[in-house]
Amino acid sequence: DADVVPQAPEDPLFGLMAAYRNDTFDKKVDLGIGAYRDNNAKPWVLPVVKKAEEVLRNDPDFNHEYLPIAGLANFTSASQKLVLGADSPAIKEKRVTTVQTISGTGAVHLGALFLSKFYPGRSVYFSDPTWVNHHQIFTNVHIKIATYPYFSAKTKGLDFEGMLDTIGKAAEGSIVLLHSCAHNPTGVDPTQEQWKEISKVMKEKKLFPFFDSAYQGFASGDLNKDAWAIRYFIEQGFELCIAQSYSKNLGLYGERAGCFHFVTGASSDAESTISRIASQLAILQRSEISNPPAYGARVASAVLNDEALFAQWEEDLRTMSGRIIEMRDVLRSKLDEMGTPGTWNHITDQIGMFSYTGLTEKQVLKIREAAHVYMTKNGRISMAGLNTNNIDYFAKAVDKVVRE
Ligand code: PLP
Ligand code: TYF
Repeated sequence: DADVVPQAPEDPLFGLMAAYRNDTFDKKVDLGIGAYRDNNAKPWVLPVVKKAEEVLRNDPDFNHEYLPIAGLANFTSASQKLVLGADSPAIKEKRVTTVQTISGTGAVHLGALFLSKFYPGRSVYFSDPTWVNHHQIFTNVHIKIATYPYFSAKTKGLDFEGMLDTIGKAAEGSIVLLHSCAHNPTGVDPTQEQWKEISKVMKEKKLFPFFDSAYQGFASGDLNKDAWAIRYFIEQGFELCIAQSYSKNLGLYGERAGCFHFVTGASSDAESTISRIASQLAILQRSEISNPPAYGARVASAVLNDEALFAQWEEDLRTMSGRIIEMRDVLRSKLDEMGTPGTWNHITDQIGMFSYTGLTEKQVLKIREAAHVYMTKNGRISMAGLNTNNIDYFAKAVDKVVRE
């Protein structure tokens, strides 16, 4: 009976959010969860999303019917173009199948479930560290987990040699999970030259790339630049899959808009392979969620399929990524100006939602207690939590804790 169910630990991130909410100190700073905040520390509904919602409201055919099992077709086809590029040969040659999912998390899960069923016995390799949910999702479908070195504590950049060395020794067919841009939690991405070498080793060793794309356009402000690695791997002929999220780049967090894409290499029977894969994905989807949520997909589809709205979206992406990049510059120069012990170039070298500050767990707990600044124990800060009102306070708190 229920006595056999043990108490599970609280999710650390959600625990941190609760602690922040309960803190009554007026200068408290929330650098925990990876969600965009504007310069007033408030959630931001993208102006383009407001416009798209108005389009939906005025649509006389709007209803609440179920979507098809694979999701809203206008959304999934536009999502393929967004991540693979509008003129992608993979799309032209019908080597891609796409299923709308419960955002990026659901896409990672559907992919993991599919691989556990049809590619049994393979291990998955995660970067050390990675988004903690990767561990839980793949464990749930009984895929064996291994890790490859990624973050160098010494340089606070990429441990490229360690990464290549471990990947190069993985068994043939192993799945390698790669963050396509804006690595969570470190903010450290390979350069294009490094991606090329990763691709070369993975091809030699016949490894299977699983791209997690949660920050396209949000990282650099340029949708194409942030999809470069995925497109390069596809050019190299890999069979691969992609989990795509619209949580951050459209700010649709709670609407759960995303896609899972499976791409095969070019071959004469690629189209029939894709048709078989699509049929199996549909069965998995049907047993798990029946059909995906409609609203977020409709909003995204309105943006993706309209030239004017798409241009406005690119503007909104530049607003978000630009503010974050500015906060990186300001934080780094404040620490440099104060002569805070250590090097701080990693703050501006890292990209995307997060920075891995290099603060130790002890320092993280101290800064929480002394300055009411909330960040995860690994020293990760959500850059979007910083703004022109609190960045000076935060920089001084870091300076103090580092000197103690
Ligand atoms: N993958 C990574 C690396 C993430 O950082 C996130 C969100 O933080 C996700 C996937 C999934 O987010 P969502 O399920 O909201 O799309
Ligand atoms: O801050 C992070 O790393 C993410 C945020 O369903 C998050 O874990 C929270 C909830 C969720 C997906 C991502």
